[in-house]
Amino acid sequence: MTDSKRKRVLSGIQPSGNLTIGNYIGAIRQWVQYQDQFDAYYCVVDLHAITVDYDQTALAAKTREVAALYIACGLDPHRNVIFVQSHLTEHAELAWLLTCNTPLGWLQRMTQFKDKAAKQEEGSVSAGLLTYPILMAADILLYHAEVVPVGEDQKQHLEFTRDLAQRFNHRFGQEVFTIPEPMIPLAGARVMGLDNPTAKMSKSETSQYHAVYLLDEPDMARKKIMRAVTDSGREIRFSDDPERAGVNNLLNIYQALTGQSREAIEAHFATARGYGDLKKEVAEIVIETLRPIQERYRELTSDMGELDNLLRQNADKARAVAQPTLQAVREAMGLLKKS
Ligand code: AQP
Repeated sequence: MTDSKRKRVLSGIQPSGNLTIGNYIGAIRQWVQYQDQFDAYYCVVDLHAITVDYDQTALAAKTREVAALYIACGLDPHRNVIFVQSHLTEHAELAWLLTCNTPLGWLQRMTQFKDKAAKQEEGSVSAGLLTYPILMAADILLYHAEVVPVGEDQKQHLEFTRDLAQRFNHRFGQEVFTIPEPMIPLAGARVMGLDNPTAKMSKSETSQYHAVYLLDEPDMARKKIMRAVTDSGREIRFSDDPERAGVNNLLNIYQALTGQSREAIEAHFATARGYGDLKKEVAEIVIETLRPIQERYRELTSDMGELDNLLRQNADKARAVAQPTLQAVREAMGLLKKS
């Protein structure tokens, strides 16, 4: 379906908080590596961010911030299509058309819905949280994405997208949608909370020492890492032992950012005096990684007009693909053609 020989990839991040080094290591850094390999579409999924309680006075600024961070982290807006989901009405329209083709039971068994609904105040769970996977399916299917990078937590949603696309194609007797394949991220790409290394580092978790944000000042990043929860041991080795999850998490961050092998890292820390030495080095590599990203971010956001222009041009590129897909869906479903 795509017009280039490179496979098409699509992914996105919700502007639901400050981007963390988890978002960088697990997603954006990998997208940067794909940019020569794939025909890539990356959106800021603001329509997903409003499925839970959120601050409407901060949403627009956060949306811009995430888009600017994509670029500051190294995604070239001329080689990747970087856009804001809500700037294309096609996403919401396709989501509705797909909603009418989704069995309710498919939605009710999604584990993310159950987890997130449990965290919302009683009575405030939106229908949007239930239909979230349909919007995600629309994001993917609009662009005929062939590959979608997914972490463990999103695997079920991608399966849902595949099932929905197959059901639609079958029901309407046409290959309207391309069936996407999952792309499993690099090993060790899951970053855990610094204050609780058994839970995923998350941008919507608000406790102060949980995550290093991409825009944290060096002193703040250092402070958070120096306070990271570890255990009472001294040995600095990779381990699957849940008791040692804190040290393992720091080592994984170190490995992701230095690109060194586990053996080389363990040898390097063999003579360390304790976890303090590991934390200092992790803090330094994190700060050095963030420094150029923050500089580029400041440059980009010094001219918001230029950033908004880039987003507008990229949204036009996205629309050129999304519109014909939506048209094909409308026709397949028998809706009257717009005059
Ligand atoms: N801790 C993490 N380690 C590795 N990868 C991560 N990602 C998120 N946290 C980690 C990846 O970043 C992208 C963000 O996806 P999202 O914004 O849709 O939300 P998410 O996965 O639920 O991420 P957060 O930060 O935990 O957001 P909130 O708190 O809003 O739910 C995905 O590619 C994800 O794998």
